[in-house]
Amino acid sequence: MIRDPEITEALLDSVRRFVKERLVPAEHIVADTDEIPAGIVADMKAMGLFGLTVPESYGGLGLTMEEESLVMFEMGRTSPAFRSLFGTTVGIGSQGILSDGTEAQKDKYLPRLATGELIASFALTEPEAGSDAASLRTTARRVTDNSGDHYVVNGTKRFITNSPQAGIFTLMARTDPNNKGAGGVSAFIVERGTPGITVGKPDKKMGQRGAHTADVIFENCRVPAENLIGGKEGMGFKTAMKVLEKGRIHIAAICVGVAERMLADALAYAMERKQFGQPIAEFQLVQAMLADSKMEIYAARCMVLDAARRRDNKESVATEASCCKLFASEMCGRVADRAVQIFGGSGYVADHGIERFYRDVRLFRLYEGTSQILQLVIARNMIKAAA
Ligand code: COS
Repeated sequence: MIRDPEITEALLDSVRRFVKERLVPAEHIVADTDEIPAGIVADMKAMGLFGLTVPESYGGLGLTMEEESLVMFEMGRTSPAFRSLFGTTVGIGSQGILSDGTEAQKDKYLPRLATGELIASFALTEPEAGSDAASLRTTARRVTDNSGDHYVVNGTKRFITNSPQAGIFTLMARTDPNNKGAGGVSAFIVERGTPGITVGKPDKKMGQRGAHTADVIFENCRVPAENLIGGKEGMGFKTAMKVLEKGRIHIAAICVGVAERMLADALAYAMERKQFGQPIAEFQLVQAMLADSKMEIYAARCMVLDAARRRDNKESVATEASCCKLFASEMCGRVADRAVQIFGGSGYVADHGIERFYRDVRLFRLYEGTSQILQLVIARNMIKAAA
């Protein structure tokens, strides 16, 4: 749903210019230093990027899913690490508070998330609980003593995006030790400064330099009971699934944007690079790679917009969100591969940046649900609907 086409176009135009003028020229700096320059982070805050999805009543822009997807198409046209910094906050980091938090929790945290003062991380994955998220082992034991009503949290979370920068964590932990499945899990808002939290060394990753992941270790970390999301135990897994459902459309939109960027770079190269006396874009085998990429990007773009509009219309989109992320992330991988192929030997060396995108986009097929988990979700939903 687009609420006001003029306002949306103005926002898209400013994001487009920001990407072209500020982010694209800084891509190599981020790749070399593994950091996003502070000036760019400040500009992102000033543009309201950290508050894209936070309702206007809490100081954000309150974008609909369709509007958010359009912004992500634009943001995708540069290194994914830029998106990761604010995208995790507006996405999986804060959506649990938005969807299931109490009014007091929303009042306390959303305004500070919207300005970028607080970065939010989503802490679900563990060393032994990746795709099988419901088997998580981190515990939260309720304790009431002289210092108040608390949960004592113990456990290790793994690959937590933005944890080195995070101000708060949306943490999933088991509150019912007798229920080893999804129903024993609760979601919490945990402030970074709480004693008992250690963030490990940033992981050395294949790509997406500038976006940091690390282990987060909780040792007898006392979280105030008022930080239980929604004030109700046993709802944490459902909160996580709802958050991921929306996140999967968001990631699919980013995949479309990055694929468009890689294809634009490959096309420009193919039109300029001459072999056998003519631009390689004139050769039909190169044209086939260009055309297949264009077709698949168009399909993914249509899927994202359809799922986003359905979600805005309050339809259930568990299946569509998984279809989008599965198709768009796999498509993005194929486009990356063809783009390197079109660049030939130049695609394998760092100068043109295309090998960096090739490594960066590999993550899309892994996080927020691997392609195989998404296949399972889609098929299970089909069987449930038909039964
Ligand atoms: N919205 C709301 N509730 C949902 C939901 C959704 N999209 N998906 C599942 N649920 C609910 C189910 O309805 C079920 O509740 P009931 O028991 O009341 O019916 C509960 O959550 C458990 O669901 P399910 O039985 O499907 O859980 P499973 O353990 O079988 O596994 C998968 C579910 C595998 C789909 C889930 O663990 C998953 O998505 N794994 C991937 C995790 C992931 O994406 N990790 C990335 C981390 S972030 S980078």
